[in-house]
Amino acid sequence: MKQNEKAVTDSYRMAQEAYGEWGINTEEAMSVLDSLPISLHCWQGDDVGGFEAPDEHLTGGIMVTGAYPGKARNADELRLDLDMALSLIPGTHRLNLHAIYAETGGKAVDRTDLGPEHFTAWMDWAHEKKMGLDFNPTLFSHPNSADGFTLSHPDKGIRDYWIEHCKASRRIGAAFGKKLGTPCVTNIWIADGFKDNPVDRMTPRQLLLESLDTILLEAISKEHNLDAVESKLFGIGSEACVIGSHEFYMGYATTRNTLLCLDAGHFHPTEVISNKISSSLLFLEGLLLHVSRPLRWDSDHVVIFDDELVAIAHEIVRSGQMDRIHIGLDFFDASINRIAAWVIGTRNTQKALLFGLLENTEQLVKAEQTFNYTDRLVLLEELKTMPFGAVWDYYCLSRGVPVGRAWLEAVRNYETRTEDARK
Ligand code: RNT
Ligand code: ZN
Repeated sequence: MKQNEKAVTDSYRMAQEAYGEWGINTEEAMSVLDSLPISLHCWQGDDVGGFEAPDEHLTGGIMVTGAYPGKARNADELRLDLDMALSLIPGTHRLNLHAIYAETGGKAVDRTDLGPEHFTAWMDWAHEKKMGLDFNPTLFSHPNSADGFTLSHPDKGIRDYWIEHCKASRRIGAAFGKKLGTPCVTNIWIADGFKDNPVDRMTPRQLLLESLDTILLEAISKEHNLDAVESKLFGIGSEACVIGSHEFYMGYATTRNTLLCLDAGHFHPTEVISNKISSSLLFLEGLLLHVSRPLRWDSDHVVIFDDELVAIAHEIVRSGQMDRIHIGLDFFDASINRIAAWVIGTRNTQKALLFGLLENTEQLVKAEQTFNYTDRLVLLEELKTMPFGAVWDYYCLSRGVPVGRAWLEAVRNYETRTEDARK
């Protein structure tokens, strides 16, 4: 055993004992963590560009800032970058694709005409790694979204275009699910909204409702595809009103039995999704989470190990409904190494889940239910300085990925290796 490995293992044994005294089983926590896949969003790898021909610039009220070199220029490069990131992340995960990441061999294919055949290489890649795939129709960065409206556009022709694209997307999702043996979550997010105060909020929402109902008409087995809808409070250029608001989709998902996507960056600045998980699960079949980090105007900063991330993880774990919560990431930062961004965000999400799993929930709940808030507070605070890092390090070691900051070196070496080719 290498010196470093011995130190990590020794620390872990001590941590295991310390947690054991609390009645917390570290081995069990790690094995539960193994069963929680995180869906990595492909779009962090190329600044939400995609590989569509002709190339469209990013619209939809989202923005990627920064000019860090080395961005993936095609799907092969993106897959190599993902391979690199995945080699530094413990466990088996999923990949979340957007429609603009189709591979059409340089041919222009209308988004309405996309099919599973344009994602063959992605499916083969995922299959080989025993990973599941998730999907998103792309309703931005396109001439038909230039008015800032898609599924709620006043023009039926434009709405129909996007309806067809969403229908095609569900079929692609079903093909993913069938091929990979795990249902694909196909998530619809649209940017539709008004920069300034609208007069008529009802009509576009009514149209969105009708469009979505038309999209969902085709029966697709939930064994292969699960539909999700994602709300947002505001975007750049839709500050006054977003058609697909939280109330809209909460109602939609509840009545249509779809998943609801809660994006951590899509609410009022002091509003948090951690407090929405339990209530939503009482009414919905399940949730899709877009784990992200809002910062002032931006909803998509790289996920760090902060209080809200831990709160989200606690809610996932304590809800006892982990099988109904699909965890995905959603952030984009072009000011730092893009692979490092994936690794930071994914490892932090896992770290937070592990932190959540390393508690004696029963004991805490007992204190709470007997109104013993003193004990509850003491226990929660003491848990924070338990040797959690030692368990996380051992988790990484035992799952064959670098411990601690050692992974950065791998990213740097990769950066140097690909530097010349990507100039
Ligand atoms: C945008 C939404 C959405 C996108 C992706 C690219 O605010 O969060 O999920 O980030 O579709
Ligand atoms: Zn999102």
